[in-house]
Amino acid sequence: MATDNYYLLDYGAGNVRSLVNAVSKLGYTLKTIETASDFEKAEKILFPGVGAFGYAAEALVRKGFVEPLRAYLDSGKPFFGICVGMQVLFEGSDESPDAPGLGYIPGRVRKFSAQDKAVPHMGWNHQTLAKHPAASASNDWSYTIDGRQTYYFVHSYAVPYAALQKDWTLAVTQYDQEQFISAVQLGNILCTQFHPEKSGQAGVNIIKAFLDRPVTVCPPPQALARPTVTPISVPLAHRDGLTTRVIACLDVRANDQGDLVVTKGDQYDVRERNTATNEVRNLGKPVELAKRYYEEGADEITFLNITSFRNVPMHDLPMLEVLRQASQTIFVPLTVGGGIRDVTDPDGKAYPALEVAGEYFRSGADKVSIGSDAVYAAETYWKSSGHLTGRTAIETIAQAYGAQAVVISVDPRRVYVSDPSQTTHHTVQTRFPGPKGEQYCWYQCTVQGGREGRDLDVRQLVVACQALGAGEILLNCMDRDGTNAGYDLELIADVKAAVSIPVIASSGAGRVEHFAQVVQQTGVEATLAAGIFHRREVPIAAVKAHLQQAKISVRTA
Ligand code: 1PR
Repeated sequence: MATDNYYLLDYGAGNVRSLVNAVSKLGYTLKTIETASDFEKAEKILFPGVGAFGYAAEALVRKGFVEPLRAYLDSGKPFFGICVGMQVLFEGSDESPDAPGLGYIPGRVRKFSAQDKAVPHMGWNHQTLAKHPAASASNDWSYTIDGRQTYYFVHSYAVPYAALQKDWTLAVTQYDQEQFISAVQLGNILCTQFHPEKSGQAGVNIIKAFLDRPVTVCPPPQALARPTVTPISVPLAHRDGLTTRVIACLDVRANDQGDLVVTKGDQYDVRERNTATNEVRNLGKPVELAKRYYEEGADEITFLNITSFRNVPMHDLPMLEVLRQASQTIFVPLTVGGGIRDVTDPDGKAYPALEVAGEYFRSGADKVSIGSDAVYAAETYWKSSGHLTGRTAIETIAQAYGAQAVVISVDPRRVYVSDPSQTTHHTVQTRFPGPKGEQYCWYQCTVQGGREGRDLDVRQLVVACQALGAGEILLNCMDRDGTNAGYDLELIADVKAAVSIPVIASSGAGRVEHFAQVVQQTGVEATLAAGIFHRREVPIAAVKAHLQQAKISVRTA
C-alpha cells in the first residue's frame, strides 16, 4: 500500500536507514520533509531521533520546522516520535539546558543516575503498559506494545515516570531504581523512548500498527495540564527488566582472492595453520551470516573490518555496502569497527573521523567502534593531564551522534610481572600465573590489530575513553581470542570496576556456561562471541536458555 503522504522528519543525526527499511519492508514509502510546506501535505509523520537533545532541538529551529511541527501536532494528524524524537516534545532536557524543547508535553527530560548502574541505559528492556482511558478492544491505542516483549533502548536521559500525567503514559519501564516513560500516547501522537526499528519483529509490529491505522484526525486536549509530581501507582511487572545482551561478532576482511569474507583468528591470527597455503580462514559471507544471527536471536550484530581496507577511497569502503544490505533485513542494532579515524583517500582527499562515521551511520550502522585511534587519544589525554581537546574522533562523534554511538574496541594482552613494583602500570593478581610462575600481570593496549603494543594499560585506556565521551567498551582479550577457554574474568572484572559505561565481554567463549559465568562474576551488560557461533558449535538459543536457567534475564525473540 504505497502512499505519498507519509513523511520522515530527519535532521541528519544517526541511522534513519533502518526505519526507512522497516517501513518499506511493510509496503509503505516515506518521503523526507524538506521544507516547512511539507508538514501541510503530510498525513503521517515519523520522527526518529538519536544523538543529543540540543542537536535535535537546534536542527528544528535552524530548518524553520518548529512552528510547522507544532501546527501539525495541533491538527491531530498521526505522529510517531522515537527516542529524541519523543524527548523534543517536552519542555527541555538536562542534556542541553539551553536548548528549549517544543513544550508540547509538559515535563522535563532528566539524566539517569550512574551511581549504581551503567549509563547509557543500553539494551532490551520490558515495559509495563499503563492503563489508558482510551484503550479498548475496538480502539487499541497500544499499537501492539506488549508487556511480554522487550524493546531496544539506548539513551542516558529519560522522562521520569512521576513527572508525567497518567493520561499520556502508554508504557513505563524500570531501570534499576528508576522508572521512566517508555511510551506516550496522546490522541494520534505515539512516542517511544525505545527504538522500534531496532527491536526485531516486535518493534516492526509497532511500526506496522502505526502505518496501518486509518488516517484520522484526533486533536489532542486543548490545554495540557501541568505534570503531576505525585508518583502514579502502576504496578510494574518488571522491576529490573534490562536483559543481558548476546552479541554475534563478525571479523571481516578480503581473503587472498579478494572476496569479502567473515574470518576468525586464534589469538588474532586469522590464517589457516595446517595448510600449505596458509590462507585466510573463510567462515562465510558477512551479510548472510549476520542475517542468520538475527534470525537466531542475536541481540546485536558487530562487524569488525579487521584490515580497514586502507587503500580504498572512503566512499567505496566495502563495509558500507555490507551495512546497506544488512540493514534491509536485520532490525537489531548494528555496530561497525575498523578504520574509524581521520583518513586520506589514495587521491589525497582527507576526511575527518566524524565524516567517516557519518558515512557508516547513513549506511545503516547504529554504533561505530574505535580501536587504534582510541589508544592514541588516551595517550594524548594522559600526557596532557586529562585535557579534553574536543578534536578526537571519540569526542567529535559523541558530540554529534551521542555517546551511545561510540564504542571502544580494546585489544589487550597480558604482560606478566613477579611483583607490581616491576611496572608503573596497574596490575592484577592472577589465578593463572605466567610462564615463569609470575603472579601478577598488567594488560597492555595494542594497536593495528594487536601487532603493536603500547605503553598504556587497559585501565588507563577505558578511563580516558569514558572521559572523552565514549558510550560503551567492547573488551576483547588477545590471550583468550579463539581459544574456547572462557572469558578472561580477571581482565573483565577489573575494567568493569573502572568505568560506569556498559561493558561487553569478548574473546574466549567456548561453552554456554562461560556466558553465565562472566555475567555473574563481573556484572557485564553484554556478552559477545564469534567462533562458536560461526562454527555452529553453540547456538545463540542455547546460550540464552542457559542464561535463563541461571536466572539471568535475556530477550527471547
Ligand atoms: O584499530 O580502529 O582500525 O579497529 C580494528 C578492529 O579490528 C578492532 O576492533 C580490532 O579488535 C579488530 N581486529 C583487528 N585485527 C583482528 C584480528 O583478529 N586479527 N579482530 C581483529 C579482533 C577479536 C574479536 C573476536 C572476539 C571473540 N578480533 O573480534 O570477535 O575475540 O572471538 P571468539 O569468541 O572466537 O573468541 P581499528
